[in-house]
Amino acid sequence: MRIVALAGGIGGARFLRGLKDVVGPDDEITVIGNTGDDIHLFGLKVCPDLDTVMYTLGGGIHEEQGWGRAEESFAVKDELAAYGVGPAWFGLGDKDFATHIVRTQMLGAGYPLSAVTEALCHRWQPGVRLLPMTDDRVETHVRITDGAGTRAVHFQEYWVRLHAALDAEAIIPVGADTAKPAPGVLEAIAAADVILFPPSNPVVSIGSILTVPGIREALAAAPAPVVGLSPIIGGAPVRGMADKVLAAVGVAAAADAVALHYGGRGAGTPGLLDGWLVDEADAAAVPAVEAAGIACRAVPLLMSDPAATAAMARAALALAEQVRR
Ligand code: FO1
Repeated sequence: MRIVALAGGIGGARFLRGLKDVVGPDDEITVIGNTGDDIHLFGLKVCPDLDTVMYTLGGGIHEEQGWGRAEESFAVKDELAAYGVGPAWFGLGDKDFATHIVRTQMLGAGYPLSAVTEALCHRWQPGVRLLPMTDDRVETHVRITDGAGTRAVHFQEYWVRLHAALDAEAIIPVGADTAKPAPGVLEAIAAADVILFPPSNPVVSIGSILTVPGIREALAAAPAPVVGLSPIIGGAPVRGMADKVLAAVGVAAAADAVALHYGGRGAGTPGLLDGWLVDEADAAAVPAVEAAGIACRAVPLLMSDPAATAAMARAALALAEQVRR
């Protein structure tokens, strides 16, 4: 079976680990990773979501933190700070720096991000084919207003430096309008037997992937069933700032509202989903989702341990079989 999953960072990566636990040796997983979170720092190209997937599936992730490398040190960051060179608010560790140096060196030599990602994965052997959503530069910016006025800041600044404390007034995917899907992305979607939206951020992770022209259309036209898992449980994101960025696009932080935001592919509707999983705490949301032509089930959706995560992946694949046309 060919499975395609769209993924952001921590939530997507952890779900993929559960998915890998339940698929067979002949199944192939292609991950289309968000690159809207990418940032250029110290002359280096940093791809947080691609790296989070790569390190998580490759066994190098800092487990408690969910991002960055295990057993990390920060000598380079400290030395940069001693020169007065920042930003100090973004925690790049020494081991992680090596990834960004290799990536930036290869990009400078003319390799596209997709080829660089493949080369990095050669070391980490994540057990999935990891594709960036695009080889082109796309950066998610967030419009905020504070004492200094209204301006757009990079998503990482909004999240890491400002802790998403200010309202996100708009989400701006800079560069997305002229970006092209990376090689293999549209082909993987068209050839998939199952397409999954893990419980990643629907606006700045999966939403960012959907802003690349051609990807949304390919998903809507794909013969495979498309099943998503709610990142919202009981009206709040399991982690991260999904509530803040959902508000920026006029969507309530609710399991059913996110499904309706993606939309159903049922009879005549132009949406993306055939199936949607909500947490048991949101069982009351099931009828509203089903009324939109999306098959919906309430199951435990907390990735509290590997067994619980594997059960979620199994439930998503089971729902995909039920809605297969
Ligand atoms: N998240 C933080 O909350 N603080 C950090 O200092 C930080 C550094 C960082 C460095 C490399 C990397 O791959 C990820 C990093 N993250 C950090 C996570 C990241 O900001 C976000 O969680 C994702 O971009 C959202 O998916």
